[in-house]
This record gives sequence, C-alpha cells and structure tokens, in this order.
Amino acid sequence: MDAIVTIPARPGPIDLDLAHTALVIIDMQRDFLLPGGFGETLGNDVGQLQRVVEPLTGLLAAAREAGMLVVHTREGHLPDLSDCPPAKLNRGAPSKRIGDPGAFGRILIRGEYGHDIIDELAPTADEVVIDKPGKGAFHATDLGAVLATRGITQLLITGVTTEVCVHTTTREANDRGYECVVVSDCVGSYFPEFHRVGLEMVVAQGGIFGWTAPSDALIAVLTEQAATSPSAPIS
Ligand code: C5J
Repeated sequence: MDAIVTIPARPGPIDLDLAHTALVIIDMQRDFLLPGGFGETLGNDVGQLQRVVEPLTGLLAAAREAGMLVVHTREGHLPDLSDCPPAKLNRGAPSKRIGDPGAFGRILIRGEYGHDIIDELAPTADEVVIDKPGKGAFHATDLGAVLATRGITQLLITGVTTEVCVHTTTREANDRGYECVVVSDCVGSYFPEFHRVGLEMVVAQGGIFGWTAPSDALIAVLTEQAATSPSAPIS
C-alpha cells in the first residue's frame, strides 16, 4: 500500500512517507508541566504548556493506531550530576537548581517522579525513550542510531518547549538530513511570543529548517492509514 501522503503545511505542502516517519515527543515531563514543578519554580506559567496535552494525546493515539514509530525524550541528569556541566547547573538565579529537592523529587534527575513523562502521554513498553542531558535530543544520546536502524528519514516533532528543546532538536535533525515537521499545536512555550516566533523561524526563508503543520491534518492521514491496514504497522 502506498503510504506517501501530502500534508498541508507551511511554507508549503510536504510529502510524508509514513513508513519512514517517526513521531518525536520532546520532554513532556512532570517537572516542566505540573503546577509546583521545576518550570513553575522558575516563575513560568505552566498553563501555557498544558495546552499542548490534549492535541498531542490525539496525535499520539493516531500514530499508535497507524503503527508509527514513537520516540519520547526526557531532559535530565544522572543522580551524581556528572553529566550536567557547571555552565548549565549554575546558570541564572533560580530558587531551585537541577538536583535540588523539589515537589516531585530531585529536579530533573533520572528516576525521580518529576523527571518522568506526564500520565496522559506515558510511553508504552515498546516505545523508545531517549534520556538526554542537553536541549537537543541528538546530543550525547543514541537517537541517531535508533532512527537509522528503523530507516527513519522524516520526523513529526512535538513537545516542549518550542524555542528551546523543540528548536534545538529540530535544528540538530535538519543538519543530520531529516525532514522535520514541527506540529504547531503540539508544541508549546511558557512564553506565547517565543512560541509564535519560534514557529515562524522554522518556516522562514522557504523552510530554513523544516515545515509546520497542525495536528488535525496529520491525525486525518494517520487515521486513514490505520483504517486501510489496521494490523500492519507502517514502520
Ligand atoms: C528547557 C526544554 N526549556 N525541554 N527544556 O529547559 O525545552
């Protein structure tokens, strides 16, 4: 079955080969999204990120139904902080730093409750989870190897935050030759203006490092795919 579909996108339509496309969900972690978590202790309005949860839940369900490869990422560090450079640990003047005790365990430390992904988007046992110490999902991880092994060439990029980890990962992926679609209503920022401009930056100059598209267009093609071949994963 032909699994190449055309998606209305900015700056123009993109042909997606669904068998070689992965859904990447960046850092939808309790520490960033929940009231009382690290994000909020930095003075941020977590409600700005919560808006992503409903559309992303719908896109994730459609991707799972269609058998698409799903990759989740989590930003965080080893308990001894040996993978957290001082330049990251000491930046700014937060009331709490990475590794400090927070409302949901030690902040952004692997294995802690707050470091894990919110319940609504919890990975299934067969989905890939990439733990990353940096903003980009390719830096110091095996994401590139995971995608190469599965023959992935195109990425649907979602998660938080638009201008930080989503942007960094999209730029890293673009430089590595992946075609990236940033799903406009499935990414979010604590700062609405950064979100808006972040999306504009992706599509500027004819799509300088990717495309943007809303989730409904993607859900429609994934639902169609699942209906056409209900038992055959596309990747
Ligand atoms: C940040 C992220 N903003 N996931 N992390 O520190 O964007």
